This record gives sequence, C-alpha cells and structure tokens, in this order.
Amino acid sequence: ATKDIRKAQQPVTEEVAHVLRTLGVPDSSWRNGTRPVRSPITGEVVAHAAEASARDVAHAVDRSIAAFEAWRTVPAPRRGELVRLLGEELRAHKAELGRLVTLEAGKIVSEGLGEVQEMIDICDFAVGLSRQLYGLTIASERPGHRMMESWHPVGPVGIITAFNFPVAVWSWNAALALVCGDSVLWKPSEKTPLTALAVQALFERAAVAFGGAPEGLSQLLVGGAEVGAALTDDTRVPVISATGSTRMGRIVGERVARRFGRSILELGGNNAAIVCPSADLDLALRGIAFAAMGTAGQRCTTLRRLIVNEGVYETLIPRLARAYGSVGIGDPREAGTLIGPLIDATAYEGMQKALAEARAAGARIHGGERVLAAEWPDAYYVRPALVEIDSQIDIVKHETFAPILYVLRCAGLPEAIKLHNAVPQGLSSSIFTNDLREAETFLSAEGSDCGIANVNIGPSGAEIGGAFGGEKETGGGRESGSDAWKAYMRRATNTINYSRALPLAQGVSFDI
Ligand code: UN1
Repeated sequence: ATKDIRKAQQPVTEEVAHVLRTLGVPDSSWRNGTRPVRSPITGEVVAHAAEASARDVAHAVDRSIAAFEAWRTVPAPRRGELVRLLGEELRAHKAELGRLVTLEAGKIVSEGLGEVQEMIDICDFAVGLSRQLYGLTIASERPGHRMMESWHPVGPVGIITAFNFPVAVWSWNAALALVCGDSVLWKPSEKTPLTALAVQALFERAAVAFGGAPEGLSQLLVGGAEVGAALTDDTRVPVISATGSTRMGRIVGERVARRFGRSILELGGNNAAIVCPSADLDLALRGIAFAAMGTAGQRCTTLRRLIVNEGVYETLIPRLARAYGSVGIGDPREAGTLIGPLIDATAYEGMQKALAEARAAGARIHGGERVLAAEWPDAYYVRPALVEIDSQIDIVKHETFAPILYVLRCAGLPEAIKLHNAVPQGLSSSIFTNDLREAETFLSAEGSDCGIANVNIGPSGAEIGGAFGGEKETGGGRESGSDAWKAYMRRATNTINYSRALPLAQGVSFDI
C-alpha cells in the first residue's frame, strides 16, 4: 500500500452497534433479523435487519391510509411543525447519523455529514412551503363566476430509495409529502437498512414531541424486491417515488402506470462536462475531481464523461491524471481519505467489465485497479479510472456506477453539445467556460438536454432549493425544491357561481 492508501483503524461492527443504540434504534430491528447487512469499509456483516413480507406491506398500507385520513385534515402550517421538529432531531443527531451513513454506505466523513445537512435543508424548505401551497385564481368567462384551483393531499406516498444517498432521498420526498398532507411508506435499499432504521427512530421522536401525529404516518418497510413490488402494485398508494437504476425504474414506472398511479422517477445519469478553451483550468480541475471521483463515483449526478476542447486537452488531462494518481483512497473514517469503498463486489465487477470493454476499444486507461484487497478481501476499494477514448462507444453511453471518467476530445462547441446529448440519460450537465456566448448557448434550448445544467461547477452536489431530476432515461421526475411539491398533491379546479343565473360556458344554451 502506498502512502495515499489508508487502512481502517477501528472495528466497524462495534461502532455500528454503538451508533444505532445512541440513536435509539431498537435492537430487535437489527440484531437477529434475516437480512445480513455489510459495511463496505471492511465487507464484514455488521447487523441482521428484520424484514417485512409482502403481507406486511398490505397491512402497512391499511395503517397508512388511516393515518392519511387524519393527517389531511390537519392545517398545512401545523403539519409543517412536525417537519420542523424532524429537522431539529436531525440537527441534534447530525454527527451520529452522518457517521452511520459513513459506516453503512462508505461515504467519507464530510459527505456523510453533508447528506444529513441536505436532510436538514429540505426540512427547512418544507416548513416554509407549508404556508405556500398556493393555487391560482383564474378569470372566468361567465358573469358572477369565479374559478380557482385547490391543491389537496393525495394519499400514501411510496418512497423507494437507493444505497448511495440512503437517507437524503427519503427526506426530499417525505418532508414535502408530509407538509402536503400525505402519509409515507419507505422501502430503503436492501444494502442500507440501518440508516433507514435510524431515520425512522428520529422521526418517531419528532412525532412524540409534536403530539397527536397519527400512528403510522411514516412507516419503514425493510425488505427486498418483493416488498418494493407489493408497494408498487398497491392501488391504494397513488404516488410512488423511486430512485435508482434505469432498469429498476422501467419496472416500477410500468407497473405504476398500469394502475394509473403517478410515479416520480429519478434514475440513471450519464453526466458530462464540457471544457472550453476559455475555461479557468484550475477551477475546472477541482470541479471535475470532486464531481468524478467524489463519493467513489457513486452519485447519480457523478461526472462520467468529460468533453475537452483540443486546445486545452494537453494542458488539462495530464494534470487530471496526476490528481487521479495521488488521491487518498481508503477507510472513509480517516482524515485525508477522499475516496471510500465501492458498495460491494457487484459494483467492482461492473467497473472492471466496463474498463475491459473500453480497453478493447483502444482506450488509454489511468488507474481503475483494486487496492487494499490483501487487507480486506471482502471490501472493494479502487483507484478511480480516467479513460481517454476516441469515440462514444456503447459502454460510454451506459451508466456504470463506479468512478470511471471517460474523456473525449472535441473541436468546438457544436460538436461538444452533440456528443453531450448523444446518450440515453439526461440528469445533470455542466460547462466550464468564461465565454458568455458559450455558457448561454449551453443553457439554451439548443444546449444541454438535461434536467440540471451548470456553468463553472460540476454536475454533482446540487442544493435542495432547485427541482432535482432529469429527462430521457433518467425518468422525468422532479424532487426537492421549486414546485416539486405539486407531485405530492392532487389539483382540483373549482368553478363557483355566485349569481342567480346559470350561463353555460362556450355560449351553450340548454333551456328546459
Ligand atoms: C443521488 O445521487 O441519488 O446533486 C442524488 C447531488 C446530491 C444528490 C445526489 N445533492 O449530487
């Protein structure tokens, strides 16, 4: 191991148990259950989570409906108070919950904490929103009439989340759904049930402090695919919000559509950045490094394709290759580590398969090899891979959930934008330039086709104030800020006649 590769200092299992107990998670939910939970830091089994069955899902939905029927009558600003209290619990337990994210998902300390901060931020946002669930008033064509629209709670919301943001994604959905008057049912990733149990414990504390929240307002369903399927197929759950792979989203989206439910899909990304000749290369280098290598390449917003103008290619890429070669990899709890482990063996195998395909196509690969395998044969640490490749072959168009950055050379902005948009995914994107025309073209109708388009920052690390999500195979859903709340409510258009006459719209007469 070289100096930039760091070993674990302390046992993981004991620490997991300690944090779970500190957060008030009952032993019965994680000690003797049927689902082994591994920490990617060492690969060891750290807990056995208790699991729900498909029958339990049906029962949970019964309870969720009863909770919804009570909750929808609570005034929205009062509902906001519950979310405010949840935010308070998260503030008070940020260190422990952030630590658990590190232990269970392998994120470095600042990213584990950052994820909890993102939860706190969305709670604050939702509290304000609880007084702003605005509808419109609309001019009626008929005398003595008024039109308006009302937004009403819609029902239980099913939330399916992925391992890589094991707690924040729940909060983007749940904080909004709760102020909107909905109940929530959460099916976390099989890989990260412990952080979900901890959040559930914090929610329950907030509910006690609130006093009078209906029982079953927010429920957790730990389990595998059959639990997700039971939730997805339940006609009593009008909204399913699912975050994960395009493969998963296609199944969920189709099943929900078949029963005319609404789905909010936040699926794969294949995010690119364009580097123009006028770019500030120091800034670009830092932006690219965080977006491509951060979270060990396991964000849906991770930078996966770099499209570099030939005029700056030879300056930028060798510098980037040096950063790839020297970045600190290892135990994510250690200060100085920037790259923690991949989540599991499957992720590692997927990465190696993609690299083999790129190599076969003639790519020049820097890094990508496994490290620390002798110390932890069951954990998967890799050096991030920088892959110089001539064209956008199939594997480049595919989202491999690992730290691989494909680098493509281009001659000018039109070619760059063409390459940029020529993938099936459409989540996030960015351009590094100091040329106003280039920046604005990238953000315009003929520029990036993604749900998120940035200038002089990478594609990852979005704030909660904006709507989050993307186009094409990313699924089209929007979560978090802006008016994403509307997906958690139903809209009613109301026409009120305050006259003594009954004029019909469009001049229709119908005199009996
Ligand atoms: C995800 O990877 O599922 O923009 C979400 C970001 C984070 C969220 C990522 N705020 O990178």
